[in-house]
Amino acid sequence: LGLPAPSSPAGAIPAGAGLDVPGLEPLITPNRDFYRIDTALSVPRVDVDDWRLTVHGLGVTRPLELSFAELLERELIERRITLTCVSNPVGGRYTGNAHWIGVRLADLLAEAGVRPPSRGGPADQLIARSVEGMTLGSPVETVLDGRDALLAVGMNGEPLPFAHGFPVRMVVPGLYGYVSACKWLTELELTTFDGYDAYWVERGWAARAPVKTQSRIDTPRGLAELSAGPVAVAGVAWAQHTGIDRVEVRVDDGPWTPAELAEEDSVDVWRQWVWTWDATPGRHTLQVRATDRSGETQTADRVGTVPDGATGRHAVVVTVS
Ligand SMILES: Nc1nc2c(c(=O)[nH]1)N[C@H]1C(S)=C(S)[C@@H](COP(=O)(O)O)O[C@H]1N2
Ligand SMILES: [Mo]
Repeated sequence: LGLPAPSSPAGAIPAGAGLDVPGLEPLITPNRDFYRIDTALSVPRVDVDDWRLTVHGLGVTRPLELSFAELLERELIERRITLTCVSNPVGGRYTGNAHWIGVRLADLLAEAGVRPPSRGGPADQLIARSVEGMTLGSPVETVLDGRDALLAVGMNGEPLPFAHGFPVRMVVPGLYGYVSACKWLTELELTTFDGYDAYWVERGWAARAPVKTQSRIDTPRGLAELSAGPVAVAGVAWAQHTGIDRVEVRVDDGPWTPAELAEEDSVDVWRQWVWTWDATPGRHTLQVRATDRSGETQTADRVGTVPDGATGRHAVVVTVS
């Protein structure tokens, strides 16, 4: 299966956006390393010839039913977007960054006559339904606010892998996966938050879940044994659709020290950082915190992932000799 070239490519990654530090996760996560989270016991293998996408519901003046070929006739764009799972613990790896090719969700919803609540639309929730019956609900206002919410057909230059939602999935910068990133998508239904609870909402998770600003130390790893002298401490920080403005590192109870930030790719993409530590012998705790472009600094208060994402600061303990 070939994909048409996007009419709006993602453009080159800015020089300096990817740091060359051993142990730091690459800026673009290869498909084979991209985390996978879903409830599917076996990965759906959708036959694209039979696949249809329907758009219907509250405030839809022109319901749509599209084949895969018809979807691809629309304008395709390509963007780098970092996806994060709400069940990512502080310091966890349920987050990844990829090139996505797809149709702008806003374009398709406009075609169906959908208006956001702020312009009088009656639906405030968009339910995405997958071929195996999963439902994920996103705020209509958010997916129509100008961000690059996509119905993605390509991931890192290839058709979507089966495990990541072939043939079509949603990707919305700034929303956790369970409220936006429907894989094996087949239906978009406009409804209300009052009128419908999606799968995870019925199970106690929040109906609205923007991604929380987080940062992670990739290197050194926890319990690493290091030699005294300069050590590159590096990792990533993310605040999708807001942007990262500052990352600071602290050793034990010392002062917070600014890390060097890699160039920003876009506000929808995680940002790498590095700080050179002059390590002294002993057992030490390295801690990180990020400040996003809204001015908010990550709280030290630890909360778990339920119901709307973990907070707290990532720390690693290392031994220096
Ligand atoms: N159909 C379907 N889509 C789904 C899910 C699922 O269980 N079923 N899980 C969601 C969750 S919780 C996340 S975090 C993302 C993960 O996408 P990935 O597996 O491609 O990383 O997919 C979302 N889309
Ligand atoms: Mo998730």
